[in-house]
Amino acid sequence: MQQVQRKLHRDLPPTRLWTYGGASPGPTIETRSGQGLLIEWANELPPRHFLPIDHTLHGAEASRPEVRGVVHVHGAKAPPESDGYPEDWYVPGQSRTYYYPNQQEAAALWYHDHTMGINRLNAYAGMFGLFLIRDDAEDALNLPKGPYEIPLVICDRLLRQDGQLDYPVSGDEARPWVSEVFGNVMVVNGKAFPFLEVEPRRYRFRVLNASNARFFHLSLSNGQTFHQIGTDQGLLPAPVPLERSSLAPAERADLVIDFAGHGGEHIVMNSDSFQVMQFRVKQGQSSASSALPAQLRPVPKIPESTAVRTRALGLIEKKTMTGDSMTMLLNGMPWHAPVTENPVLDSVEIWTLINPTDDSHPIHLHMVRFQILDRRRFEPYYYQTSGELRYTGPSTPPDPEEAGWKDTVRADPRMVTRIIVRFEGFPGRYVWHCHILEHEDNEMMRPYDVVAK
Ligand SMILES: [Cu+2]
Repeated sequence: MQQVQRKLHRDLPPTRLWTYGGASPGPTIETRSGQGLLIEWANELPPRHFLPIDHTLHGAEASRPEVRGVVHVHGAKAPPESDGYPEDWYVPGQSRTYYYPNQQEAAALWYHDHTMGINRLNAYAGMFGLFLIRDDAEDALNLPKGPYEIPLVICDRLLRQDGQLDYPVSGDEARPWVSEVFGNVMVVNGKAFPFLEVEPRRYRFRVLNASNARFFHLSLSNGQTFHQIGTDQGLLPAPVPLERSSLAPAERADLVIDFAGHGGEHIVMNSDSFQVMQFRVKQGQSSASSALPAQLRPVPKIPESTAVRTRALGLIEKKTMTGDSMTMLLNGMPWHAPVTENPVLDSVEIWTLINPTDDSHPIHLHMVRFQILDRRRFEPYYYQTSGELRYTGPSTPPDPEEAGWKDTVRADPRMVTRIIVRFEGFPGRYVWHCHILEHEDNEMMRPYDVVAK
């Protein structure tokens, strides 16, 4: 973990960033399924933070050191002592060595800071990177690789005129926390609105939404269709043709875009009204002959009948007298309340995420992968006053591009979202949380225990 000065754009002065290994995103770590990895994560940050700490947040009290770090590999089936528990932070001059067994299928994971109470600031400062696991089954599909497989780590940032990161604050000096941060500059692989020269052929893009709060809806300016072949925890059963790919914070999309027949074109990747990046397609004929496979890998559905327990978990937003959001809670409880979610190792549970708020909350469970069962509209007011669920519509299955192995799920506003999880891996204490980082830092995170059989 190091502070550096890096240019986000040719025409901007260098920007102060906090990084892993001197770059944001940090180095892409590549490993293979079943190949264990030891990483020493050394905190070499400066002694002062440069973004606005809110000392009223739990875990960020003024009595604690200002600069702290701890690394979590998002989507890793890692033992609890290597998972980057939010309270396992350490200060500059210290390091921790974590073990990643990688006993899991090929997927695009990512690593980022997870420090209690200041996670949103450390991540915003630039502390994240990709972690790719590969396996033989994926290799056999002959997907675009080498120079034709490109990571796209996308986030939004607010930049000042002097090129420095701006992190907004509330009007209250003693309580600077804001409920969400949205930037006006799209940054891809550490560059603001970059271009990429591509050949007129098929490319594989490993896309990560590394934003604090922004949801992306990626499309191409020429309206062309592309394919999503994978989601958070690896390949989908079959490629899904799309004109728009949606990504909540922390979600990943494995996209294949075919530029054949577009030689000489400049194609912009957009997200809503923002330009994200540009592809400059070289003239000529496609050099690639291999087709996209019709089948990728089986994703056997976990039968609902195997669930030993169903948990109803409300996502609750507490508001101030003036209607501003004050704090967010999972299952109505703050971080420090006793553990309430305690699944038994290898058992299957259904978690029913009840979201009466007006926000979509991307919910992430550490250590496990899961499947989305369905989403269903309900009456938020009736739920908040009676605690009872009254549905107002039919249940709808996940979108085809979500119907694979997930580790982060959109709990959409005024909807009940059900996921089914097998708690495979290790017994011990983990966390589950909202991946809007401003929410996570303000109580929208809970510990959970995987209990040994
Ligand atoms: Cu949230």
